[in-house]
Amino acid sequence: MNFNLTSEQKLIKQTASDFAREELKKGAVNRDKNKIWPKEQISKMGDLGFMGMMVKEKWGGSGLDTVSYCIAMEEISKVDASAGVVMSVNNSLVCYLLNNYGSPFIKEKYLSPLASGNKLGAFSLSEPQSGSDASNMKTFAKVDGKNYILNGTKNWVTNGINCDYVIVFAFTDKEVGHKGISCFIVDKAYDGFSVGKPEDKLGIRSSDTCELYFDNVKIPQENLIGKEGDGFKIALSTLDGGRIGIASQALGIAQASLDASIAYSKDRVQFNKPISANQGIQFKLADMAMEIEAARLLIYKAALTKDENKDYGHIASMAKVYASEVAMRASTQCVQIHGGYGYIKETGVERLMRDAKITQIYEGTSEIQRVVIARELLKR
Ligand code: COS
Repeated sequence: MNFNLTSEQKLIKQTASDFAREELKKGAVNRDKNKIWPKEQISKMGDLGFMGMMVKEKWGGSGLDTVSYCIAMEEISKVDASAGVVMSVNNSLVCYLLNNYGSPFIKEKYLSPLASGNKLGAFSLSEPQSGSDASNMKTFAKVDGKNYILNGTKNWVTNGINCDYVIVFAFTDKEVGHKGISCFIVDKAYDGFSVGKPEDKLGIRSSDTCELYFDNVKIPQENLIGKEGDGFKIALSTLDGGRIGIASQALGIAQASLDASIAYSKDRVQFNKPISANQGIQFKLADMAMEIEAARLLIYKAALTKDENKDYGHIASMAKVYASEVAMRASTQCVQIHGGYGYIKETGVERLMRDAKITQIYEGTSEIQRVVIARELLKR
């Protein structure tokens, strides 16, 4: 077992960290406050090869391993978790899915521009009545000659407003349960496709989240991904990888919380000494560091297991549930250590606490992750 990063992974960490400090940091508080999508910054992340990190260079990507992706996600999310989720969705939900299940036509036409960062993707599975119970969808795609006609509503779609293409899951046969769900790539320019208002969220406020509406949208047959009926398995297997990305986002938030807590506690003087001289503060810092290190190891294990093509879904779930809970605890303690200054927007740390919360909810709630983990334990 080797705990060292390769020289390539160290370079990625440095590049992502420099970019986050130089390009993402300024304006992050303002973008969060005013819900401003980081357009320029996402475009630069594309130039750096961060939008299709695990896709082969042949298809416009960077051809890197999953650990490299986790490292970059952590560094970006440390500074701006909203930019982190835009990156995560494009990489692990959209590019991964197209790379694994797309036809050569789909790879050429859609994956290449998405992986190179020239276009942006979104992933739409949930609907107003179906979240954790993902197969309980109403969206339907009816065959019509060489096309499908798509009708329905999707919600909680990250990148829905700013994307160019959307992965959509829809029933093509309602009689056979989840085996009747199919997966499509849909161009936002198609007639009948419209976008709802941006959701006004607690956290990750500069990323966009919205509903999508499909009103008799005509989709060419070649935009079907995999075969008819493969959609549910494509969705769940893609979410396995997505959860490693969200775990890394949570890790970034947790690490930023610890870094800010160390800096502030050394600086803040009360009763004639820095508050870091108090064991009450030291124990908080020690607990944060210990949990963050454990989360990082779990995330890297999930990433390595994925790259070894072994079953990794339950490890990805462990990584996500643990890292997201660590992020919530670390960011809450960070605000506590900052006292009143932690509670105002200007200081920037209350954003960490608000951003952490969603990592326990999206791409499968902490409760669903525990279902996945327990199922794996009980089948042995
Ligand atoms: N990868 C591939 N296939 C999978 C899978 C995975 N990770 N997990 C389950 N499957 C397969 C099963 O093998 C089963 O196939 P068969 O019918 O051929 O045996 C099929 O998918 C259905 O599985 P299951 O009956 O277990 O599905 P459930 O509806 O009970 O769902 C959970 C299982 C709850 C784990 C799943 O629905 C889930 O992850 N829900 C959360 C969804 C989510 O993350 N939503 C947020 C989306 S972000 S927009």
